[in-house]
Amino acid sequence: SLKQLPLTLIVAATPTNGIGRNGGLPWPMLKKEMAYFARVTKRLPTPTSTGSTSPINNNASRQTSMAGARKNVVIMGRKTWESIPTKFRPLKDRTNVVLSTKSRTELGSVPDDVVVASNILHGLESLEQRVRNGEAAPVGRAFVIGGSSIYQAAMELEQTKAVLLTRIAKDYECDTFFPGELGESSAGWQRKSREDLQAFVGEEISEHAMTDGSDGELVSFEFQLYERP
Ligand code: FOL
Repeated sequence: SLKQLPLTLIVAATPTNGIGRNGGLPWPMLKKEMAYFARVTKRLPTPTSTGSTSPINNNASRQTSMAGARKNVVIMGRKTWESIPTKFRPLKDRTNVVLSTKSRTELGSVPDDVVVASNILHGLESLEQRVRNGEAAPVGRAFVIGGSSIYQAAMELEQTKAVLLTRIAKDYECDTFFPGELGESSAGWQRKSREDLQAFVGEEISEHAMTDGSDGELVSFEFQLYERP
Protein backbone atom coordinates (compact mmCIF):
# COMPACT_ATOMS: atom_id res chain seq x y z
CA SER A 1 0.00 0.00 0.00
CA LEU A 2 0.89 3.66 0.36
CA LYS A 3 3.49 3.15 3.08
CA GLN A 4 5.57 0.87 0.86
CA LEU A 5 5.61 3.03 -2.25
CA PRO A 6 9.29 3.90 -2.68
CA LEU A 7 9.97 7.59 -3.25
CA THR A 8 12.96 8.89 -5.16
CA LEU A 9 14.19 12.47 -4.74
CA ILE A 10 15.61 14.09 -7.84
CA VAL A 11 17.56 17.30 -7.38
CA ALA A 12 20.36 19.35 -8.89
CA ALA A 13 22.58 21.23 -6.42
CA THR A 14 25.72 23.34 -6.24
CA PRO A 15 28.74 22.37 -4.10
CA THR A 16 27.07 24.13 -1.14
CA ASN A 17 23.75 22.34 -1.77
CA GLY A 18 22.16 25.39 -3.40
CA ILE A 19 19.07 24.49 -5.45
CA GLY A 20 17.26 27.75 -6.14
CA ARG A 21 17.36 31.52 -6.44
CA ASN A 22 14.54 34.06 -6.80
CA GLY A 23 11.92 31.40 -7.50
CA GLY A 24 13.92 29.63 -10.19
CA LEU A 25 17.06 27.61 -10.72
CA PRO A 26 20.37 29.34 -9.78
CA TRP A 27 22.16 28.47 -13.04
CA PRO A 28 21.52 29.35 -16.70
CA MET A 29 19.61 26.70 -18.65
CA LEU A 30 21.59 23.45 -18.65
CA LYS A 31 19.94 21.66 -21.56
CA LYS A 32 21.56 18.26 -21.07
CA GLU A 33 20.87 18.30 -17.35
CA MET A 34 17.21 19.24 -17.85
CA ALA A 35 16.91 16.57 -20.55
CA TYR A 36 18.26 13.99 -18.06
CA PHE A 37 15.61 15.11 -15.52
CA ALA A 38 12.86 14.75 -18.12
CA ARG A 39 14.04 11.33 -19.38
CA VAL A 40 14.58 9.84 -15.94
CA THR A 41 11.29 11.07 -14.49
CA LYS A 42 9.39 9.79 -17.54
CA ARG A 43 11.06 6.38 -17.86
CA LEU A 44 9.00 3.53 -16.46
CA PRO A 45 10.64 0.96 -14.21
CA THR A 46 11.84 -2.26 -15.80
CA PRO A 47 10.84 -5.57 -14.14
CA THR A 48 14.38 -5.91 -12.74
CA SER A 49 14.99 -2.41 -11.37
CA THR A 50 14.25 -2.28 -7.65
CA GLY A 51 12.48 0.44 -5.71
CA SER A 52 10.20 0.93 -8.62
CA THR A 53 7.05 -1.14 -8.77
CA SER A 54 4.12 0.45 -7.08
CA PRO A 55 1.78 -1.47 -4.80
CA ILE A 56 -0.66 1.43 -5.27
CA ASN A 57 -1.82 -0.38 -8.30
CA ASN A 58 -2.74 -3.81 -6.94
CA ASN A 59 -6.37 -3.63 -7.87
CA ALA A 60 -7.83 -6.77 -9.31
CA SER A 61 -11.40 -5.66 -8.82
CA ARG A 62 -12.00 -3.27 -11.69
CA GLN A 63 -10.81 -2.86 -15.24
CA THR A 64 -10.69 0.72 -16.56
CA SER A 65 -9.61 2.52 -19.72
CA MET A 66 -6.41 3.63 -17.97
CA ALA A 67 -5.49 0.18 -16.66
CA GLY A 68 -2.17 -1.04 -17.96
CA ALA A 69 -0.85 2.31 -19.19
CA ARG A 70 1.42 3.29 -16.36
CA LYS A 71 2.88 6.71 -15.66
CA ASN A 72 5.43 7.90 -13.19
CA VAL A 73 4.44 10.50 -10.64
CA VAL A 74 6.17 13.82 -9.94
CA ILE A 75 5.43 15.35 -6.55
CA MET A 76 6.25 19.02 -6.04
CA GLY A 77 5.52 21.99 -3.84
CA ARG A 78 3.45 24.94 -5.05
CA LYS A 79 6.45 27.21 -5.62
CA THR A 80 8.18 24.56 -7.75
CA TRP A 81 4.94 24.17 -9.76
CA GLU A 82 4.90 27.94 -10.35
CA SER A 83 8.59 27.89 -11.32
CA ILE A 84 7.97 25.55 -14.25
CA PRO A 85 7.38 27.51 -17.48
CA THR A 86 3.63 27.44 -18.25
CA LYS A 87 4.31 25.75 -21.58
CA PHE A 88 5.98 22.82 -19.77
CA ARG A 89 3.43 22.32 -16.99
CA PRO A 90 1.93 20.00 -16.05
CA LEU A 91 5.08 18.01 -16.83
CA LYS A 92 3.99 15.81 -19.73
CA ASP A 93 3.74 12.00 -19.64
CA ARG A 94 3.84 12.10 -15.82
CA THR A 95 1.08 12.40 -13.21
CA ASN A 96 1.69 15.73 -11.48
CA VAL A 97 0.99 16.11 -7.75
CA VAL A 98 1.15 19.66 -6.36
CA LEU A 99 1.35 20.23 -2.61
CA SER A 100 -0.24 23.32 -1.14
CA THR A 101 -2.33 24.40 1.83
CA LYS A 102 -4.34 26.44 -0.68
CA SER A 103 -7.29 24.87 -2.49
CA ARG A 104 -7.36 24.15 -6.22
CA THR A 105 -9.58 27.24 -6.68
CA GLU A 106 -7.17 29.50 -4.79
CA LEU A 107 -4.27 28.16 -6.86
CA GLY A 108 -5.72 29.43 -10.10
CA SER A 109 -5.24 27.49 -13.33
CA VAL A 110 -4.35 23.95 -12.37
CA PRO A 111 -5.71 21.32 -14.79
CA ASP A 112 -8.11 18.68 -13.46
CA ASP A 113 -5.61 15.86 -14.04
CA VAL A 114 -3.19 17.44 -11.56
CA VAL A 115 -3.61 16.14 -8.01
CA VAL A 116 -3.62 18.92 -5.40
CA ALA A 117 -3.02 17.88 -1.80
CA SER A 118 -1.71 19.25 1.50
CA ASN A 119 1.20 16.83 1.92
CA ILE A 120 2.98 13.90 0.30
CA LEU A 121 0.97 11.13 1.95
CA HIS A 122 -2.37 12.83 1.29
CA GLY A 123 -1.29 13.34 -2.31
CA LEU A 124 -0.47 9.65 -2.72
CA GLU A 125 -3.76 8.70 -1.07
CA SER A 126 -5.71 10.98 -3.39
CA LEU A 127 -3.85 9.58 -6.36
CA GLU A 128 -4.53 6.02 -5.22
CA GLN A 129 -8.24 6.85 -5.15
CA ARG A 130 -8.09 8.30 -8.68
CA VAL A 131 -6.29 5.21 -9.96
CA ARG A 132 -8.97 3.01 -8.36
CA ASN A 133 -11.65 5.08 -10.08
CA GLY A 134 -9.91 4.89 -13.42
CA GLU A 135 -9.28 8.65 -13.34
CA ALA A 136 -5.48 8.41 -13.24
CA ALA A 137 -2.94 6.09 -14.77
CA PRO A 138 -1.53 3.27 -12.65
CA VAL A 139 1.66 4.38 -10.98
CA GLY A 140 5.18 3.47 -12.07
CA ARG A 141 7.77 5.29 -10.01
CA ALA A 142 7.22 8.30 -7.75
CA PHE A 143 9.69 11.20 -7.81
CA VAL A 144 9.84 14.12 -5.39
CA ILE A 145 11.05 17.13 -7.39
CA GLY A 146 11.20 19.84 -4.70
CA GLY A 147 11.53 22.41 -3.39
CA SER A 148 13.41 22.45 -0.13
CA SER A 149 10.50 22.00 2.28
CA ILE A 150 9.11 19.15 0.20
CA TYR A 151 12.54 17.49 0.01
CA GLN A 152 12.79 17.84 3.80
CA ALA A 153 9.36 16.25 4.35
CA ALA A 154 10.27 13.41 1.96
CA MET A 155 13.59 12.70 3.71
CA GLU A 156 11.63 12.24 6.94
CA LEU A 157 9.56 9.46 5.35
CA GLU A 158 11.01 5.96 5.61
CA GLN A 159 9.75 5.15 2.11
CA THR A 160 12.26 7.63 0.64
CA LYS A 161 14.98 5.23 -0.42
CA ALA A 162 16.93 6.98 -3.15
CA VAL A 163 18.24 10.41 -4.12
CA LEU A 164 19.24 11.18 -7.72
CA LEU A 165 21.57 14.12 -7.27
CA THR A 166 23.16 16.15 -10.01
CA ARG A 167 26.17 17.83 -8.47
CA ILE A 168 26.78 21.13 -10.29
CA ALA A 169 30.46 21.99 -10.03
CA LYS A 170 30.04 25.79 -9.99
CA ASP A 171 29.06 27.77 -6.90
CA TYR A 172 26.14 29.92 -8.07
CA GLU A 173 24.50 32.33 -5.63
CA CYS A 174 21.47 30.62 -4.09
CA ASP A 175 18.69 31.47 -1.65
CA THR A 176 17.28 27.93 -1.34
CA PHE A 177 19.20 24.83 -0.30
CA PHE A 178 18.79 21.07 -0.29
CA PRO A 179 17.98 20.18 3.33
CA GLY A 180 19.53 16.70 3.50
CA GLU A 181 23.03 15.66 4.43
CA LEU A 182 24.26 13.50 1.59
CA GLY A 183 27.86 12.68 2.30
CA GLU A 184 29.68 9.40 1.96
CA SER A 185 29.36 9.32 5.72
CA SER A 186 25.96 10.70 6.62
CA ALA A 187 22.77 9.44 8.23
CA GLY A 188 22.38 6.10 6.47
CA TRP A 189 22.80 7.57 2.98
CA GLN A 190 25.43 5.88 0.86
CA ARG A 191 26.68 6.88 -2.54
CA LYS A 192 26.17 4.04 -5.02
CA SER A 193 28.38 3.06 -7.94
CA ARG A 194 28.02 4.29 -11.51
CA GLU A 195 26.78 0.79 -12.44
CA ASP A 196 24.06 1.01 -9.78
CA LEU A 197 23.07 4.46 -11.08
CA GLN A 198 22.85 3.14 -14.65
CA ALA A 199 20.65 0.24 -13.56
CA PHE A 200 18.46 2.63 -11.54
CA VAL A 201 17.88 5.19 -14.30
CA GLY A 202 17.91 2.72 -17.18
CA GLU A 203 20.50 4.51 -19.29
CA GLU A 204 24.25 4.73 -19.72
CA ILE A 205 26.01 7.35 -17.61
CA SER A 206 29.39 8.70 -18.70
CA GLU A 207 32.32 8.13 -16.37
CA HIS A 208 33.39 11.73 -17.09
CA ALA A 209 31.81 14.91 -15.80
CA MET A 210 29.26 16.40 -18.21
CA THR A 211 29.52 19.95 -19.47
CA ASP A 212 26.65 22.11 -20.53
CA GLY A 213 25.57 25.73 -20.60
CA SER A 214 24.81 28.79 -22.69
CA ASP A 215 26.46 32.17 -23.42
CA GLY A 216 29.78 30.41 -23.86
CA GLU A 217 29.58 29.65 -20.17
CA LEU A 218 30.61 26.03 -19.62
CA VAL A 219 29.33 24.34 -16.50
CA SER A 220 30.48 20.95 -15.28
CA PHE A 221 28.20 18.50 -13.46
CA GLU A 222 27.99 14.87 -12.39
CA PHE A 223 25.03 12.49 -11.99
CA GLN A 224 24.99 10.62 -8.68
CA LEU A 225 22.82 8.12 -6.81
CA TYR A 226 22.47 7.82 -3.04
CA GLU A 227 20.48 5.11 -1.29
CA ARG A 228 19.59 4.10 2.23
CA PRO A 229 18.32 0.72 3.47
N1 FOL B 1 16.42 17.75 -10.81
C1 FOL B 1 17.42 17.90 -11.71
N2 FOL B 1 18.33 16.94 -11.83
N3 FOL B 1 17.49 18.98 -12.48
C2 FOL B 1 16.55 19.96 -12.41
O1 FOL B 1 16.64 20.96 -13.14
C3 FOL B 1 15.49 19.85 -11.49
N4 FOL B 1 14.51 20.80 -11.40
C4 FOL B 1 13.53 20.62 -10.54
C5 FOL B 1 13.52 19.48 -9.73
N5 FOL B 1 14.46 18.55 -9.82
C6 FOL B 1 15.46 18.70 -10.71
C7 FOL B 1 12.44 21.62 -10.41
N6 FOL B 1 12.42 22.62 -11.47
C8 FOL B 1 11.19 21.87 -15.39
C9 FOL B 1 11.52 23.16 -14.98
C10 FOL B 1 11.93 23.40 -13.68
C11 FOL B 1 12.01 22.34 -12.76
C12 FOL B 1 11.70 21.07 -13.18
C13 FOL B 1 11.28 20.85 -14.50
C14 FOL B 1 10.76 21.64 -16.80
O2 FOL B 1 10.33 22.52 -17.50
N7 FOL B 1 10.88 20.37 -17.28
C15 FOL B 1 10.48 19.90 -18.60
C16 FOL B 1 11.62 19.96 -19.59
C17 FOL B 1 11.71 21.29 -20.25
C18 FOL B 1 12.82 21.35 -21.29
O3 FOL B 1 13.08 20.33 -21.97
O4 FOL B 1 13.42 22.41 -21.40
C19 FOL B 1 10.09 18.42 -18.47
O5 FOL B 1 9.37 17.97 -19.36
O6 FOL B 1 10.55 17.76 -17.52
